[in-house]
This record gives sequence, structure tokens and C-alpha cells, in this order.
Amino acid sequence: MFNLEAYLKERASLVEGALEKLLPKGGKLAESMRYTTLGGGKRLRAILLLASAEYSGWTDLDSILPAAAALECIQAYSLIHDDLPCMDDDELRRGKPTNHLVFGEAIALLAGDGLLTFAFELFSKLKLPAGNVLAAVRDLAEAIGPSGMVEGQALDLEWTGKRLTLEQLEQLHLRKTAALLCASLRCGAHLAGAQEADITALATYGQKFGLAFQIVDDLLDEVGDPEKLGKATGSDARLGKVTYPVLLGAEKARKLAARAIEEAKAALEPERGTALFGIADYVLSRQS
Ligand code: GRG
Repeated sequence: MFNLEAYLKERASLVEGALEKLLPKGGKLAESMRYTTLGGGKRLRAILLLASAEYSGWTDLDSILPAAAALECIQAYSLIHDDLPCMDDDELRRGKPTNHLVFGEAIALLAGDGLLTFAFELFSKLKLPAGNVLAAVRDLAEAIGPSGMVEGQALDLEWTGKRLTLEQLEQLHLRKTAALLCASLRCGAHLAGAQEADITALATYGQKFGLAFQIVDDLLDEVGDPEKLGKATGSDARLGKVTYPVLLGAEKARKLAARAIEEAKAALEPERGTALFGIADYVLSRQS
């Protein structure tokens, strides 16, 4: 029987070990990069990359582990920048004071820049067919750049305090949150040299998964346990952000997330998708 809890734990520790080894050491900048990246986080994006490659038939996890670690560098960069006073101005992340409170704003900004750049260095050094790596890098750059995650963040700032439609909210979160999650699946598939049909199926899973993930994130910001989340709750309301529960009410928002998860799973072949099915269900019940 597949044990999801043991699987997530084992994969997270594999990724943590790779990050520990790969991240730069020595000096204030490296210390700041390591502070946020190591010792916290669910490692979901890395785990999704590995699971997507396995779904596509890849078995040599060691060869793609640096790419999984790279996604966690990008995740850490986005969290460091998101927490800055000029963005969401948060004080707690992954159960610790935010990066800028420990290292100062200038170093925190540079740690984010360093992590983003380092992620692409890790991809460029993969010992895999160049065409597969290039396809992964192209999808990743598109997903997190000016028409992906960074644009999502810009829309978030622009639309804070405004009335939004459900379509606008989805447009925002497809970029801000779902794009990197979806790219994690696309990267895993590309690195494994997957067929086009599998890449499309995994990308559909990623997009639906990403939306469900954000809806649950919104719900947790309203009713979650700050201790388990490792960050303060209520920040959406404090900042005047429109969220799924604000627009729909908690009940309908939960149903929308559950529907997105069903759609995510429906894109995959069940006999190959045990891990990805388990991760999808986990997202609905997560507490952190
Ligand atoms: C260039 C200034 C500048 C910004 C870059 C910061 C940024 C763009 C985008 C922010 C993206 C962001 C923070 C999206 C929110 C996504 C989200 C819900 C993150 C939390 O993910 P979890 O719960 O966190 O997986 P862990 O800690 O488990 O990794």
C-alpha cells in the first residue's frame, strides 16, 4: 500500500539533502540564501518534479535531483521577495523571522536574486540530453517571468484593495501560484523525455492543482493555525486582498478546490499516477 506521509517525508529529506550540498557556503549572502531555503517548507514543487518524471517513466532520481532543488531555490526567492516591506511586509515565514528582518532588506533582496540565478545554473549543469534540459528551462523561465509568476505578483499589488471578479482572481493565481507548480510538472516531464501527450496531461494536472492549492491557501489564511503554518494568518484581510473565500464564501471555495483536484486527477492515468493522486488529495486536507 502506498504510504503518502512516508513518501512525502522521504522525498522532502532527499531534496533537503541536495540543497544542503548544492547551495553556496560562506559569507553573508550565502548565509541569507541558506537561511530561508534550508530547514523548512513542504518541498512540494521539488516533489512534483520528481513525481512527474517518474510518471513519465524516469527512474534515475539522482540525475534530476539538482533540478528539483533548483525549484526550491526559486520558491525560496519568491517567498523572500514576497515578504519584503515593499511587498506583503511579513515578519514570519517557515516558523522563523523573515529574511529581511535577519539580514536586512538589501541582503534579502540580493539573496532572492542569487537564488533565482543559481536555480538556472543548477539546470544548466544537469548531465542530461541538452534538448530535454532546454525544454525544461524554457518552460520554467516562461512560468516564473514577466508573463508568469512575476506578472502575477504585479497584478496582486495592482489589484489589492479593488473589487475583483472570479475570472480576475483566477487570472491572478494562475500566474502567481499555479505557474510555478505547473512548471514543476512540465520540467519533470521534459527532463524525462516524455511524450507530448504526457506533458499535456501533467500540465493540466499542474494547473488545476495550482488553483486548488491557492484556494486552500486562502482558506488557511482565514482559519488556519499560525503555529502549523509557520506564518501569521489574516494577512489577506489585513492587506485588503480579495480571496476565494471572500468572493464565494468558505463552503463554495472548498467545493471549487475539490472540483479542481478531481479535474487534476482526471487528466492522468491512475495506474501510473499513484503518487500524484496522493499529493493532489493531500493538498485539500493540508494544514501547513
Ligand atoms: C521580483 C520582487 C519580485 C517578486 C517576484 C515574489 C514574487 C515575484 C512572487 C510571489 C509569489 C508567491 C509568494 C506566491 C504565493 C504562492 C504560495 C501560496 C506560496 C506558499 O507555498 P508553500 O505553502 O510554501 O508551498 P512552502 O514553505 O511549503 O514552500
